[in-house]
Amino acid sequence: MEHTGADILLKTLENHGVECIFGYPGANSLPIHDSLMKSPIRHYLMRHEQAAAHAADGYARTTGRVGVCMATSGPGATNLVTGIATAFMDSTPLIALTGQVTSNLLGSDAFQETDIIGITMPITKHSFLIHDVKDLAATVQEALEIAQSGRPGPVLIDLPRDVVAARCSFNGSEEASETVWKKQEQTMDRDDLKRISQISDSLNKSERPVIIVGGGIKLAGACLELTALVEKGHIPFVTTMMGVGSVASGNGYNLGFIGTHGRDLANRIVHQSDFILALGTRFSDRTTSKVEEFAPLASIAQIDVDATSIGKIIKPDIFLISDLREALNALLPLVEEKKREEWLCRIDRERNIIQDKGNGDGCGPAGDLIKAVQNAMPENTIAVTDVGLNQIWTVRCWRTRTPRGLITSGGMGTMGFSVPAAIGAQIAAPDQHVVVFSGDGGFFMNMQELATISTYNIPVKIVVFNNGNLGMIRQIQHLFYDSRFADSELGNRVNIPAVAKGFGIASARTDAENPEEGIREMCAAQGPFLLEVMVDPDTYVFPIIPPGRSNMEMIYGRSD
Ligand SMILES: Cc1ncc(C[n+]2csc(CCOP(=O)(O)OP(=O)(O)O)c2C)c(N)n1
Repeated sequence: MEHTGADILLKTLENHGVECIFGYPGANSLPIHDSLMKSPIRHYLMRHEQAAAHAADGYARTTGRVGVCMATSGPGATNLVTGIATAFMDSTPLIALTGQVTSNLLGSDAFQETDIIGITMPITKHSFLIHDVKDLAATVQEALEIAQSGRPGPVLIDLPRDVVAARCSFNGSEEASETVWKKQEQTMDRDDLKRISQISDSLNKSERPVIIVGGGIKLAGACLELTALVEKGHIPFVTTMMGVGSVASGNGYNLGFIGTHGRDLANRIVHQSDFILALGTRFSDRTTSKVEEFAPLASIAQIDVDATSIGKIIKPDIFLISDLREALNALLPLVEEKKREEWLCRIDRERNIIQDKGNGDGCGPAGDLIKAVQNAMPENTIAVTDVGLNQIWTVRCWRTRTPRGLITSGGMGTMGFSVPAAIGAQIAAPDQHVVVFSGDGGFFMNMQELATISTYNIPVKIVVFNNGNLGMIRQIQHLFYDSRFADSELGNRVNIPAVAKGFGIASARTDAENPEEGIREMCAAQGPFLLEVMVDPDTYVFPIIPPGRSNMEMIYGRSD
C-alpha cells in the first residue's frame, strides 16, 4: 500500500516506541504536522524550537530512550542548534527532524533554506538529508540505531518538503541499511580480557585507589555493577557532574563531585590516590583543572565505550574500549575483597579536618532551601537545574538517590535549559514529580515555555533564585576582576511571580532565609507553580578553583 513520506516517518518512529515529539511548525514541516493528526504519537507544541530540543533532551535523560524534536527549515532549524549541541556534549540520544525546502530548490538560497546539515555536522553523531521517499524508513531506523548505540548522541534528519509529501509503498518495517553505519558489536576479545586483568591487578595492588565515575555509567545502565565493585573492593569514588547519582548519595564511599566547582574532599583525595579507575568520563577541564598537576601520584586506568574519549585529555596507563556494564561484569570477579582500612581512615581524617574548618557545603541559605524543598517533596522527585550558581548549589545539595534523579547541562552549561528540559522530564515520567532550580538569568532565557506548561497543565514546580544578577559571573568578577561587575547586573525591575500569573501559573515570592511558607504553598499546588526566592547577590559558592590552577588550589571564601 502507498503512504506519504510523512506517514512513513511517523510509523517508523512509532514502531520504535516513540510516543511524543516536541516541536514547532513551519511551511516546510507542515506535511509532517498534518500527518501527526492521525498518528498516535503526541506532538507538544512548544513556544521556541530551542526549548523543543531541550524538552526532547529532558525526556531522553529521564527515560534513557531517544527523545525527538522537530522544527521547520531555516530559522526553525537553526533555533534547534543550541539544544542539539547540549545533547551532544552530554551524550543524550536525540533525533532532530528538520523540514527542508523542496529538493529542486536545494542550494539556491531559497526562502528559509539553510544548510542545517553543514551547520550541525560537528554537534551530531550523524546527519541525513533524505533525497528519495523510498529511503525514508530505512534511514529513520538507522538514525535511531545511531542515536542510541555506543556513546549516545543526537542525529539530525533533514526532510525536503517534496520528499515527505511523496508517496511510495511501505509494509510497516524496512531493514536499516548498513551502508553508512556498521553496527558496533560489543563483545570482548582476548586482548580486552587481558586489559581487564591488568586493570584488576593494578586495582588489587593499590593502597589508595579512587574510582572517577562519569556520565557514561548511567548511560550504560551500569549503576548496580558499579555499586557492587565499590562495595566489594571498599573503593572510594568521586563523580563528575554528569556522574552524580550513579550510586545513591548515602553510600559511605561517595566523596562527592570533583573539579572546578567540586567538593573539597573529592579533590583532595584524588590528589593523594595511587590508582585511578576512570569509568565513562572524558576527563573534561572541569574535572581535571590543570592537567599537568592532576592526580600526580596515581597511575590511571580508563574504560569508555567511545574510543575518542580515551587519552583525549589525560593519557591513561591502561585503557579499555568497552561497554561499561560488560567491562564491570568482567572486572568484578577479579577484584579482591580488601578492607583498605588505612586509606579509609585517612579519608575520614581529611573529612573531619574539612568539617572542622567549617566549610560545609559552601552554598549558604540557597543550599539550605534546596534541601528543604527536597524534604518537602516526595522521594521520587526529579531535580532539573539551570546553569550558574543555582546549578552548583543543586548538584551539591540535592541528595540524588536514583541515576536519573538529577538533570543538568554539564558539558555545554546551557542557560535556559532547565524549564524546557523539565517539561520533557515531566511528560516522560508523569508518575514522578519534577522540580526546577534556576537563576533569574537562565529563567529569562526560556520563560516563554511557561505558556507551554500552562497550556498542557504540566505540574512542574519551578524555583527561581532571584539575586538580580548573573550570580556566577558576579562571583568570577568579584574574585578575579577586583569586583568590577561589568554587565552582570540584571536588576530587579521584573515582577517574576506576576509574570508567571500572566502565563496562568500560580506563584509566590519568598526569602532564602525564611522559605517555609513558600515551600508549603508550592508543594500543596496540584498543577504547576513558580516560587521566586530572593537571594543576597553576594551569596556565592565555595570552594572554587581559579582558572588555570590545579584542583588543590581551591579558594575557600571571600577573604582568601
Ligand atoms: C546561553 C548561555 N549564555 C551565557 C552563559 C555564561 N554564564 C554562565 S553562568 C552565567 C550566570 C547565570 O546567572 P543566573 O541564571 O542568574 O544564575 P545564578 O548564577 O545567579 O544562579 C552566565 C551568564 C551560559 N552558560 N549560557
